[in-house]
Amino acid sequence: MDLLEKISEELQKGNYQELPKLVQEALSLKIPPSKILSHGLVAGMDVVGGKFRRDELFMPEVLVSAKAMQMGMDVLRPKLVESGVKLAGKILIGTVKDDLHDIGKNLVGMLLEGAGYQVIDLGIDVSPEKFVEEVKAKKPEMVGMSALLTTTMPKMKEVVESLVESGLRSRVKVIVGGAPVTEKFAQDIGADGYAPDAASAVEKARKLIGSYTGKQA
Ligand code: B1M
Repeated sequence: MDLLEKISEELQKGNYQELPKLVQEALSLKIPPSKILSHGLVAGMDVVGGKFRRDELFMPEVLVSAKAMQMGMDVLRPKLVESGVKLAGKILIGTVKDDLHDIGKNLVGMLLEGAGYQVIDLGIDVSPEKFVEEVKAKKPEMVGMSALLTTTMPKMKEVVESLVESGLRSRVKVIVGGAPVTEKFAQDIGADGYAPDAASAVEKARKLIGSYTGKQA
């Protein structure tokens, strides 16, 4: 098995002690950082995401793999930046106003990062004004909102409306998710997509804003 396959395998096993060392080893062997990301880390996280969606893996296992991914990324990120690699796109995520649930949103963020996106997490209880302000400032390609309460779902609509009012709607794609959210609700509020789980959020992002290519910025 080559080193990149090993990185992918160990990530799938959630071996967060070994992963930074393996990434370091790959860098020492002068394997391009973009290749370590796409053929090692992203490839491994894709397998994890697929298994999670098919209920072959459960959340604790995904979280350990995501931790391994993040530890590998900590070693790789400076080298990616140095080599001028363009990440797949910038995505702002947040749990909507008055909603404090963040476990699912964090998982979505981890898998998106695992797929090579730059994720900016605005946290929980994020107001429509804050979403708009951050879209203006950070210029993401996509905004992802999470809501776990039926009472906070309408905030998603408010965010879409605020984006329209501020003239930013056409510049960003919007996806929504969370246990009470449905495809129909997403359509009704004018979002571009709905994802029932974290792995589907990655698929949706790939469809809406493209995937990681390893190209220079
Ligand atoms: Co609360 N809570 N909670 N809670 N809580 C629920 C959601 C509830 C269904 C429990 C119940 O009554 N059976 C219920 C909501 C009912 C409703 O409105 N339909 C509920 C309630 C009522 C409340 C309070 C009001 C309780 C109270 O105080 N009386 C209160 C509200 C606080 C607030 O937000 N203002 C409250 C508080 C809390 C805790 C703080 C104690 C805690 C949250 C801790 C935290 O998140 N840091 C909590 C928890 C843990 C839950 C349950 C038990 C678990 C939620 C969870 O993390 N699931 C939940 C009951 C349940 O679901 N069994 C419940 C695991 C997580 C991985 O799944 O978040 O669905 P989920 O995310 C999935 C998908 O939905 C999707 O992908 C994820 C992974 O595959 N997804 C996205 C999520 N976001 C996405 C975004 C995307 C795409 C996909 O694109 C951007």
